[in-house]
Parts: sequence; structure tokens; C-alpha cells
Amino acid sequence: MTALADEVAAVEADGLGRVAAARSVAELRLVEQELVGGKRSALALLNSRLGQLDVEERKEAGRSINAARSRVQAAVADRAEKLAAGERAARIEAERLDLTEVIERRHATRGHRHLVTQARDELEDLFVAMGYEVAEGPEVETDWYNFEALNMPPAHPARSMWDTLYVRLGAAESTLLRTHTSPVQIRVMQSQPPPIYIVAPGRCYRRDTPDARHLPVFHQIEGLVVDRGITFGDLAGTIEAFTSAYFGPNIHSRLRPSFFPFTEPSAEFEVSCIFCEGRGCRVCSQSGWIELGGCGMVDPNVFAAAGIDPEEYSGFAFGFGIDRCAMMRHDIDDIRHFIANDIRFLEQF
Ligand code: 2U9
Repeated sequence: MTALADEVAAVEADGLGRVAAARSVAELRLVEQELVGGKRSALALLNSRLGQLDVEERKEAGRSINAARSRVQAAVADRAEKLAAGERAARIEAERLDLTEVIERRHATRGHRHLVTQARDELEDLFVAMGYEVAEGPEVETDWYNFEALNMPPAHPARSMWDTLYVRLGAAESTLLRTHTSPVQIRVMQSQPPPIYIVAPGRCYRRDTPDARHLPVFHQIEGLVVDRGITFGDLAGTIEAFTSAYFGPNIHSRLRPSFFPFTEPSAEFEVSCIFCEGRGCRVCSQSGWIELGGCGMVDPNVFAAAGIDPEEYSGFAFGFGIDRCAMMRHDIDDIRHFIANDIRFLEQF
């Protein structure tokens, strides 16, 4: 054995000991670098001295360096695998959630209703206080309830106002995910005579690409009043009452002409900008007003479809987004926060 071969054996023995002693993958990589890493590694330095030996010694020492390098690399690979498995197990353990764990009461934090549910409950309460009842209905609907009964016969151009998600059931495009909660009101009118004072809150679906203001699943609340002698003035007064009850006494409403197939006349309603209270700011594009929903007097064709005599009764309807109400009140800039399930967002409300 040459002196160099002795040194190789010593570097290998010391190296294997350090590989075995490495406590983490990061530490192991440092040891690996020092032993077999690059030109300045221990074995590379020994290799660079081969030129000082005569031919036979050089061959033997070269072989021992290569063999030592192989053994060190094999030991590194083996140790790396074990350390990585251990680190992974530790990480999984640290992230473990024991859903059956019983937490002592004094340390327990309580969950709470989602902000959208809170807004929905509050809006329901507000209308119940005005004498309305809450009505619910199916989210999977037929074309007739979602469109035709609402004065939109097949191929009516106004249908393109809603990008519809269809369900593969029955005849093509006969079954769908409701695009608004209006079918609920049709069902209520079919099942009970006037007077009707109801709100229909719930999930609605549209074939929209998600962005800061749209989600394919969103929440809407619609109101319907059917009674003798109901006028547009009753509608305007109801919108105003809701606006100041929900957003505050300094917040008012206004109506501007619009079009919906199911109401005539129809209007959009705006509420004073809650950020500047109507003075004009960036959020409301200096107008002092923010558009919230739509409304109008129920079209006689809709009454006819639902079996109510339009000569005897009149009524109004309105609709707006629950998500949008909550976003306005809490200054939330992106509707997608509601479904991201980030606990840091949810805990704020
Ligand atoms: C029946 C008759 C009439 C409900 C109405 C609107 C106007 C409206 C949208 C505003 C924004 C919903 O959240 S939104 O996408 N709604 O503009 N909704 S009138 O009219 C009805 C409903 C049912 C039987």
C-alpha cells in the first residue's frame, strides 16, 4: 500500500462516519460536498496527487480512490433516503389534524357562520321584520320554471342575459341549474293564493369564468309581493327601507329605468356609495352611487303563467346579490375570497 492509499482509506473511514452521523438532509449535502463534491473535495484532492506516483502505484491508488468514491456515494444515497423519509414523517406529524381530538374548553376557539351565511341571515331577518316570509326551492330546475314561466319562451333573446349550466337529464337543455331564485316565486304563486310577501334567498349558478366580481356559484335574494293595489311606489319604498336598514341610516336608494323580461316597468336600483356616503370617490367612480340589483312590477304574462289573475292582483319583485352586499359592507375587493377557505380571511368576520 502506498502512503496515498492509506490516506484514501482514512478519508473514506472518516467520511463514512460523518455520513452516518448527519442529522438532516441539508447537513448530509454539506458532508457530501466536502467528500466527493467538486475539485476541492477530499477525494478530488487525493486524486490530483496521482501524478506524483509511478505507473503501477498510480493504477492501484486510482482504483482505491474510485472504489472509495463509489462507497461514499452509495452511503450518501442510502442515508439521504432514510433522512428524507424521517423528515417527511416529521412534517406530516407536525401538520396532522386530529379531528377527533377533544380540546379543553378554555383553549377552544369556536367556529362561526360563513360571512355570506351571516349576510343571508341578516337580510332574511330584515325582510321578516317587514312582514315577509322566507321561501326556498330546488337548485336543479326545469327550463319552464327558470325561463318560460318568467316570460322567456324558447329561443327568447333575453335568455342570453344568463349563461346557463345544463344538467344531462331528460330532453336536451330541459333541466338546468337555476340562474336566479325566481323559479321559487313561481312555485309559491302556484301553491298559494295572494297576498304573497316572500323573499327567496339561495345559491344560483351561471357559466361564468371566475374573476374578482363573478363566480359560477353565487348567492341571490329575490323578493316578491303580490296583493291588491300594489304600486311602483310600494316597490320604491321597500327598496329604500331595505337599503337604510342594511347599510345604515345615511344610505339611500334610487331607481333608473332598465329592462327585464319578467317585470314591466323594470328598474335597476342603486344605493348611495357606502364609502363616501354619496359625496363621490374612487369606488363609485365619483358618481356617489353603486348599482346593487334590479326590480320592477311583475309582468302580466308571468302572473298568467303562475295562475294569478293580473286584472285582480298586481305586484313587484326585486333581486340582488348577497355576496355583493357582504363585499360592499366589509370592503372586500374579490368575491373569490369567499370560497378560498383561507382561515385568515374567514376569521375576520
Ligand atoms: C317573479 C317575477 C319577477 C326578480 C327580479 C331582478 C329584477 C334583477 C338581478 C340583479 C343582480 C339578480 O344578483 S343579480 O344577478 N336581479 O335584476 N330580479 S326583477 O323578478 C321576478 C322574480 C320572480 C315571479
